Amino acid sequence: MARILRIGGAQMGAIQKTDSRQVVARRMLDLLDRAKAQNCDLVVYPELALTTFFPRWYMTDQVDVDSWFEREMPNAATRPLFERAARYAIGLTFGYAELTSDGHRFNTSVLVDRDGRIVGKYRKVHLPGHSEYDPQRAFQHLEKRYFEPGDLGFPVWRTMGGILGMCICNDRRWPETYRVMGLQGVELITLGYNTPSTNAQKSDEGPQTRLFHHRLTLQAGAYQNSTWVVAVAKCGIEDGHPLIAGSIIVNPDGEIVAESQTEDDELIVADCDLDATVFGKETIFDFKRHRRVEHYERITSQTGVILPE
Ligand code: CDV
Repeated sequence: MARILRIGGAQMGAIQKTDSRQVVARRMLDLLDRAKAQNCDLVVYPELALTTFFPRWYMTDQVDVDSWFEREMPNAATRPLFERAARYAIGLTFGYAELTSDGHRFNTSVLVDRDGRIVGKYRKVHLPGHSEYDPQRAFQHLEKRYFEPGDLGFPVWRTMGGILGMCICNDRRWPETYRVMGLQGVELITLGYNTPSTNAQKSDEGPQTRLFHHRLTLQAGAYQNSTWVVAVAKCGIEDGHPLIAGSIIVNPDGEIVAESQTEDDELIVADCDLDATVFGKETIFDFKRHRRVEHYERITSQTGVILPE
């Protein structure tokens, strides 16, 4: 019997600084209702889904910073989402800023099974941007100021009949992200993103180029690891700052099978046959037969470029 997961990619339009968690959670519930109406098995929400993309703001007061973080999950704002999803028997994944009980801050996503239990947690490994105010940039991107790099690696989980993994936004640009999960047999990778429509350091890099890089990396990651990839945007204009949309679901051949059409709250749906990952994993990307790890040592021993003599 085919293992088909009907995925709902719950793209979210802009969230303004003044929007409360409760207001945002109501939008997420509305998207969940739409997913239920379309018989989805799993709903994927964006990175930092509960708030505006706050790392664009330079803050020096830790109380201000911490107001964007969640100390527990689920919490008062998100519990209705967990409860309704469990009632519908729909799995969830979404991102949020996590403040741990021992004072660590991560850009995190959770995977919630169809009973409403958190079965997986991922903390963003590749943090883009900078840690101090940078007057040279058209706008700030202070993820390195507010978050520590994730400390959980790239785990995968057996849940909902398949092998699922997560990453977050900038992680999608790094082939290592997919390969580490590919080496654990991942069949479906979910990720959320907040990608500014222009490059803060290169004024002629606009939304078309950004969408091209976005699709390029997701399609390559899916194909080269024979896995489904579901990428979901927070998009639109947040507090005057535009973010790309372009939420997509990519099959294990690297083809886009669903794509958003708006820059607003929108559900994209695709039936993802997890068995469609098998052919690639057993042939051209049969890692056990074809990988030559004796030549890959630099990948883990070296971070930056070492030029030849
Ligand atoms: N939230 C992100 O990680 N955004 C980055 C931007 C800064 C390029 C991204 O890779 O989309």
